[in-house]
Amino acid sequence: LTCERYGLRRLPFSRLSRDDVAFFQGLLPGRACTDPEELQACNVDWLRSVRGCSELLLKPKTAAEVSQVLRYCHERNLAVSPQGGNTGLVGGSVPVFDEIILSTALMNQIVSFDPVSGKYHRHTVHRGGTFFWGISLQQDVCVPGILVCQAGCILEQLNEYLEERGFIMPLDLGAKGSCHIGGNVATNAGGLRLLRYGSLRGTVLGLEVVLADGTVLDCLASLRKDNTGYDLKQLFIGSEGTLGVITAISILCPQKPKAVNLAFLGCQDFSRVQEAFTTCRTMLGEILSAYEFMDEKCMELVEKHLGLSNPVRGTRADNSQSIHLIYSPSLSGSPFYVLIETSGSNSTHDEEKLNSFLEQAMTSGLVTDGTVAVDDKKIKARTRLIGIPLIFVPQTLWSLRERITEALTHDGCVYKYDVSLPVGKLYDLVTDMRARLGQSAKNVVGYGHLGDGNLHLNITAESYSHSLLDAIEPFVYEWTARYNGSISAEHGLGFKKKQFIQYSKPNEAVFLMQRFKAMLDPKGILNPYKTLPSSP
Ligand code: FAD
Ligand code: 2HG
Ligand code: ZN
Repeated sequence: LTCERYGLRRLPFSRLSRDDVAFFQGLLPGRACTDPEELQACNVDWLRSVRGCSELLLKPKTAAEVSQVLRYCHERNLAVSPQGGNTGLVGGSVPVFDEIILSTALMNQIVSFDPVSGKYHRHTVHRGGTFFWGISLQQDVCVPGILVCQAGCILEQLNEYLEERGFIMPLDLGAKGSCHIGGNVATNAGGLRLLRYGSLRGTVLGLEVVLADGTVLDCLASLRKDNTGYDLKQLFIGSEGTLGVITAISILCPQKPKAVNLAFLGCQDFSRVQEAFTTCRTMLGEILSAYEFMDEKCMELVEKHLGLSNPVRGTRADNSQSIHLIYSPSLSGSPFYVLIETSGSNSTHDEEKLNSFLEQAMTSGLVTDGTVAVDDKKIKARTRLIGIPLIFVPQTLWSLRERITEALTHDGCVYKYDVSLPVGKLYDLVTDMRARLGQSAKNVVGYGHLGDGNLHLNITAESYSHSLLDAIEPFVYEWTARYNGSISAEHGLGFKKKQFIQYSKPNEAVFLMQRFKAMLDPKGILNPYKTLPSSP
């Protein structure tokens, strides 16, 4: 279906033979799967919008095994689709035809954690049935630690491992329970902490990558400074499995903030959402760690499909976990909501700053409703935040924002767009799209990482319709290009967006990318049909 829709033809790769399967079963005993049931899950993407028909799933455990797999595939001209947690949103992680799926699921070992300074000792911890060693922190330090791990470690498990040692991962996203750090690096995932800790292009210190011909490229340095030649790892960050298979990562991990506050606020229009951002950036400064926004349609969807409660409307939140008071007795909700997080090292100082911001935002009318979340355990030690109701479980508020993607999948067929735009233009795209589509769409919603100038525009309909797609595309890309935006802010191009790269990159850049691809993967066996258009 996918191929019909996109008018694609299978490239002339070899077909998998019995001898090939026997070779892989010998190389990876018990880890070269041909079971149709297991393959079914790996052949379809998270959104269930792209489906391949691979007949072989390989699960190597080491870079040496990946190297042997790719060397063989290179010689035999067999195409390969690298797969991490399969949570990608642009159809990049599943085969288009019969490509072999190369999964990092069993490459899940932490190699080392170095808190950089402070006393530490080696010890053994248990994660998901495997033992590995790590280092635990004995005293406070003010510098980031350095984690070295295999590509298949699950983001949330890495974060838990680090939190036990007083550190955190520099990125966080709604898919954290499933996505792999290798997949995060391969897509250069942004997420909810980018505003504070920057992109993976800055926090990844080194990579180990296996190239298409099986060469192992060991650039797994853990140095903060290294200007010896070209920074090759950058080529693989965001390359979506088309240039090499990432097998290990060295990454900077910030200290776990001692004080975290969360405010969930209602705004009457988008200009107030923007102004509140400018104000809080000035007033909160270095402690601002997230500024996310969502429109009222998003709120309706998480309420309707996931049963979550709007904490700033006259309905009660989960009584067992929170007290819920209404700052402003609004029963209708707000047109927009913002989620502001502060992370710092001094709770009194941070609360004072947040209080001043809230006071200013409320008295000037930037914000009309609001609630603040604080960690249950710390509540006794805290002063109550100024005149604003408290919710005790920060995750309750984060869920409202993090689970919008999930809520959308329950609303029907989803058309998903992820654009970067000047903040002032961000919501105009949603308004224009709503007007353009009228009744032909079920819902047109806008949310995203406002602090990063990143809008997630999602359109739902009862079922897939080619005419609706034609009404959306290329309009959405032309609109974005008109304001010099990016047609993929953080999800990548994968299978679904590759033919639109020209809206954000000049021909010369696309041509150079194609030359890099041809140099590193001359037979084009790595994730074919993805990321780059096939001809200049
Ligand atoms: P996969 O989906 O398995 O693969 C993604 C791409 O990377 C594919 O092209 C694949 O071939 C390639 N790849 C995977 N592993 C490797 C490897 N080891 N070496 C080479 N190539 C590899 N994305 C964001 O940027 N920000 C968000 O806030 C965000 N939130 C999300 C929330 C939800 C609920 C969901 C479902 C997705 C979200 N995403 C987000 C998208 C997705 O989670 C990210 O793109 C994530 O980084 C993908 O990781 P993964 O391990 O699932 O990779
Ligand atoms: C998020 O920020 C993700 O929640 C997913 O990037 C966005 O589903 C989307 O459109
Ligand atoms: Zn996002």
